[in-house]
Amino acid sequence: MGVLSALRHTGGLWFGWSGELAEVPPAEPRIFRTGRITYALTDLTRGEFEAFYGGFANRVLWPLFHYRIDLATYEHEWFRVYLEVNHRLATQLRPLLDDDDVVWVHDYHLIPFAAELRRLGVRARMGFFLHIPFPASEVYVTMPWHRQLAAALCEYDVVGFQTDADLRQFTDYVIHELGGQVGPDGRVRACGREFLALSDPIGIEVDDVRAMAVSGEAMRYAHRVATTLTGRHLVLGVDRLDYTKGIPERLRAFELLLREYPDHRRRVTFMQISAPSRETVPEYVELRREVELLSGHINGVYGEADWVPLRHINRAYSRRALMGFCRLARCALVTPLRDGMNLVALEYVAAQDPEDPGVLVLSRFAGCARYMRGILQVNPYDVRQVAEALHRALTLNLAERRRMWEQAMETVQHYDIHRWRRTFLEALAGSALGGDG
Ligand code: ADQ
Repeated sequence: MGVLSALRHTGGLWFGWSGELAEVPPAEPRIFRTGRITYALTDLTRGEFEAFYGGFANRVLWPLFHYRIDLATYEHEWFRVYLEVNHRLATQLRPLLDDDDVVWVHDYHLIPFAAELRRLGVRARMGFFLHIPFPASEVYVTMPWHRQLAAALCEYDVVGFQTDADLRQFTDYVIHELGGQVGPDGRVRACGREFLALSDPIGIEVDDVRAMAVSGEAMRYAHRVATTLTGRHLVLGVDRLDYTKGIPERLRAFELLLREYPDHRRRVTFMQISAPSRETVPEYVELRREVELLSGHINGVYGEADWVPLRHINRAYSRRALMGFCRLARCALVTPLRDGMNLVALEYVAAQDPEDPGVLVLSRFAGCARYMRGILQVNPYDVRQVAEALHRALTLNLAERRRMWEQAMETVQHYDIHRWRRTFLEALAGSALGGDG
């Protein structure tokens, strides 16, 4: 979403996977134009999809970069296909590029993309932005291919991370494992190259989100839910159903609230919207079962004939509908165990009614917690602390809620999507052409 919005602003070529599978790898991408953007989309074969996307991206890099070594499967064949797909994609983009183009590569699926393009003789400036965390060196080095991937990152001219902490973990690895050097200006020398590493937190398009939250569609959805609440407070959780998002821990915190603060019983409804995600990966199937069991348990123990404490909804909604729910909710629980940034937290703040805003309970392990003010920050592993923060959020008076929201909104506006795009592209424009170290 953020990437597309940035490209709408600058115009340019969007190159990537079509989301479709083909019998054999297509010779060329399909090209079409919409507004200022030209799209060049290519299909994956089923084998590529399983090893590159389902395998290496989703079962190696995703768990590892979110500190879940226990869920990472180090399958050599997946890594081979990961490199092969990056090579094939680079070959397809090559004829569409000029040397004075600027290439901005996004996320962990495409780390070796610049290395592949350079091998094909491309001299354009290339930047990479990592949307997920970069783990601590001791975690990262458990991956057998840590050096190859780090060397591939060094092929970019600019490498961007979500937070200073991610940047620090990366430079720590560069210094201690690659024997590289990092200057105070963020210039890194390693693997025979010199490039810039920076932190550049992604944000949202604040005005768009505000407009969405008061759109007809948002208000219709919000109204339909409001009528079922019969005056109760709404607590909201919105995530992809992913083990990084801390959903079971969050449900346990809600259960603890009902147990230890019985005044909230019958006065609050928790709606957890979990969009289905990566449903072929076993850990996601297991997570879904766990969440369903927990919600059944909570409703069974605390529910009454005329009150269901928890609504767990396993589907995606349109962004407008979600923004309507955000505006209606007195509190949002955004409690990931580890998250690159977490845009839902920012969207929740932007969607609020300034006259009667809700309160954000935010995990310290979400990237945006590094700079957000006016929120209740929690450690999501500490279920008691989350329950207490939820209690506090539900009992703050209007003046306190307004004061907190103003601070939160100020930070969301400051770190918006335009700042993210400008910072990165200016760094890339200022970087040396193809800079060899
Ligand atoms: P995600 O892990 O997908 O993104 P997040 O940033 O929270 O996580 O959400 C991205 C978008 O998906 C948001 O606009 C949100 O509204 C939408 N979304 C979430 N749950 C939804 C649901 N149930 N139904 C419909 N839409 C839903 C990755 C990283 C993040 C990082 C982003 C952007 O994991 O840490 O913030 O990229 O860099």
